[in-house]
Amino acid sequence: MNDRVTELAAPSHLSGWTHIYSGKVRDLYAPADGSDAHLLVVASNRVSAFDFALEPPIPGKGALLTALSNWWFARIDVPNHLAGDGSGAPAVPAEVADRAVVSRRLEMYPIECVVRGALTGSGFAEYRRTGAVCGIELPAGLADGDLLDAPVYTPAYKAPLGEHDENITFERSAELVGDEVANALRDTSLRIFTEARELAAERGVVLADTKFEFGRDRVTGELVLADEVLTSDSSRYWDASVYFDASRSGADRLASFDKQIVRDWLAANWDKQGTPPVLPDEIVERTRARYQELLDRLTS
Ligand code: Q0Z
Repeated sequence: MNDRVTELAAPSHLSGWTHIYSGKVRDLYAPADGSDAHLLVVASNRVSAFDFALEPPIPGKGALLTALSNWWFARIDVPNHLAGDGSGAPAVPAEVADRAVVSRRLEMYPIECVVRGALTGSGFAEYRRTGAVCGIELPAGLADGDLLDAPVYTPAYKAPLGEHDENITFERSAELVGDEVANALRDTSLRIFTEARELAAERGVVLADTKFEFGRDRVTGELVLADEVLTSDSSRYWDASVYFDASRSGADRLASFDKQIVRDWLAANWDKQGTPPVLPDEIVERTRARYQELLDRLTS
């Protein structure tokens, strides 16, 4: 168990809801009346880098990412977990109105449905070791951040709280959830990614990779897109004008659209030992503006 999880700021008290779980940057609540039909997913203003939740929070971040996720949900032609108005679902509490959604509570599949349109991060690390990612052989000679000819589906097994997820083969995913669901997870993920990547490209943004999570509706059995979708916390977005700038070399192209300011400042001001330093106001404000810019570019 990752002891950093215990260092997180306490989530808010929300009347009518019981806090049940916190990730690094989001909090999950269940109805206080014990009903198990819904969940409240709250996006905090916390920002994480180098595996730490940092101080202070970024004002507006939770609302900007919630708006981005909701915008994508509305454009994706797949049933999603959002509980619509008039569905009999409880309301979002006023204190978190702009950064939370009420969702139907699903039986989640234990698979992170990762799609990569570029090879970087854990995918590049595995490729460098083995020449393949999740059992998919790739051409020799790819560099960190190179675009792939066709996006690849590289599932990961959702590790218990605090541990890192483990890349698995498609065949292993089928052992975990059955052939039919494994096929649906792959095909649906690739379809959503391909459409989203095209839209992002038209707006000067490279969608390098993303992670979807799906569940099963406990009544109808249908496959439902859950969690957050295509936010910069669940995806890598790069600025196309930076990525395709021929004068930039290697890793310089791969600046995270939103978090690079934080990463660069930490790299210059912290030896990566112990607790990271508190972010200065200027870094907080520039990071907030970057989240705003990503939302504006994609949605307007
Ligand atoms: C999502 C997560 C966290 C936010 C469980 N509709 C759903 N039904 C059942 N389970 C989930 C959902 Cl969204 C579910 N997560 C990930 C953790 C904050 C989301 F702390 N876990």
